Amino acid sequence: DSSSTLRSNGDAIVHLFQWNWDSVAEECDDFLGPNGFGGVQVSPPQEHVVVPYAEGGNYPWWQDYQPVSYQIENTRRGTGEDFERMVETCAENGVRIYVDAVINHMTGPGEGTGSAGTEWTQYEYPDLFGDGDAAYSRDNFGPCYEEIEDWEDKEEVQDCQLLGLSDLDTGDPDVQDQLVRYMNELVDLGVAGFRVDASKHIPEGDMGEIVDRLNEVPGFGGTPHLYHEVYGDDTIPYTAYTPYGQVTNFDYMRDVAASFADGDIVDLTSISDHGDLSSDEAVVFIDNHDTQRYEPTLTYLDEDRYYLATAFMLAHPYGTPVVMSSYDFDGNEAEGPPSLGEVDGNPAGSITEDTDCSSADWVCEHRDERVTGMISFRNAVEGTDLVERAEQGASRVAFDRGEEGFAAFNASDDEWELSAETSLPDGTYVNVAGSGNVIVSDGKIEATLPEDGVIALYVGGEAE
Ligand code: LAG
Ligand code: CA
Repeated sequence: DSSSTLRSNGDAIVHLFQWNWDSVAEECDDFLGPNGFGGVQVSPPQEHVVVPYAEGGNYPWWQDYQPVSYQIENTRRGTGEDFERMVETCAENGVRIYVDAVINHMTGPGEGTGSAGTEWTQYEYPDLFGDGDAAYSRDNFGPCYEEIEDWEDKEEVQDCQLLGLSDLDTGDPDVQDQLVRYMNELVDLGVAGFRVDASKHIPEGDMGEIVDRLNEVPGFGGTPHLYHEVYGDDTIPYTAYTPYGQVTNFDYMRDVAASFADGDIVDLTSISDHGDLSSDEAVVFIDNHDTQRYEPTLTYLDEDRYYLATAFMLAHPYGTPVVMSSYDFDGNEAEGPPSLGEVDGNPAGSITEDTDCSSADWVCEHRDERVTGMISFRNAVEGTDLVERAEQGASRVAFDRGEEGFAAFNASDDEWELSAETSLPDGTYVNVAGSGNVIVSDGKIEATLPEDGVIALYVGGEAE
């Protein structure tokens, strides 16, 4: 039965980076469902290489981005059964699972044993589904077989090797069959969408052929919701991939993160087309697992200012937001997630521990009250327009969302004595992203925002 029987929460997604399947399931039950999160982006579920030690990291997190097969059976995050249970539990809570689909490439050079025990050498992956009847060999790769050098040459960017990773010939019908089988196996389990890794490196035509063959999502219904990882540039713009889903808007990330870092935010309210993408086409974020390591502008390490920027992203109607949820990597880019270490007889090498948001090892940005409060704000004001209501200097701005919500942001190191008109009905509201109540009287708000403070009020969130 493919009729939609499940209701999903709002549109906001949280990337529970490197969380194991059991921990994601528990988070859907305890926290994400009750707080109105709409989706979780999980780390790649397919069999991956096992790298005990590289670039100063123990079992680096990036193992996951080197597939050895499409078995979901054994990653460092759990078994196939754990994965299935997670998808079900999250769906029951209205939370969609988004799989990070690594479909442009397989491993780098060398040889080894994958996390589910598959022996591989570069270009030879013998047992893609653990049933012995599908394999990749050298002919399924290329046609370039060399690392990308000229990033202004579109053909090279799409046919040569990203970071030396064996580049699949995604135009090959056999390769397309395997990728579609992998993705449909996930969809049939209830996975509702994909963050497609390295989309820009897959020729658009090939992407279209793959995406066209995806099944309907059981439960939630409809075709899977896709967002493509594209670093748009002049050679390959974001819009090359918008026919096949949404795209990750790195221009938004750069502009908004930098504007908040500089305390220069008043022009951000009018965002409507960062990177030439409409709101419906864009997935937006303040940081992601790559940028927080390789080009950090604002991350959890920036504390209040980071959460202020995240609150703004959630309050503003542009794009589909993804909130990052990290573990502490202590400046070591390659460091893997907190782990139980090696488990005898388990080829995955290192098993990820259950997440504990109260330990300093896991940051859990999504549990910050400003983030959680803004998720409920966002869901309450869905579909309303933004009308700016106040501005002061470069760093302070406030707006209404229709007659349903009001939000104010102070990206400065001093208090802000805010005075603004609002369409919010008169009453006393809880500030869901700060502390205390705020009164609306005669269509006006007078309030004090602390440094880096937020006010967010909405109809339905009145004080008792
Ligand atoms: C992505 N999006 O397009 C991911 O967001 C990004 O995290 C992935 O890189 C990349 N594309 C490939 O899927 C990550 C690490 C890389 C790592 C790669 C493969 O950021 O550092 O490369 O995953 O595991 C590693 C080494 C490289 C080496 C390569 C091949 O760090 O030095 O060349 O493996 O052996
Ligand atoms: Ca490619």
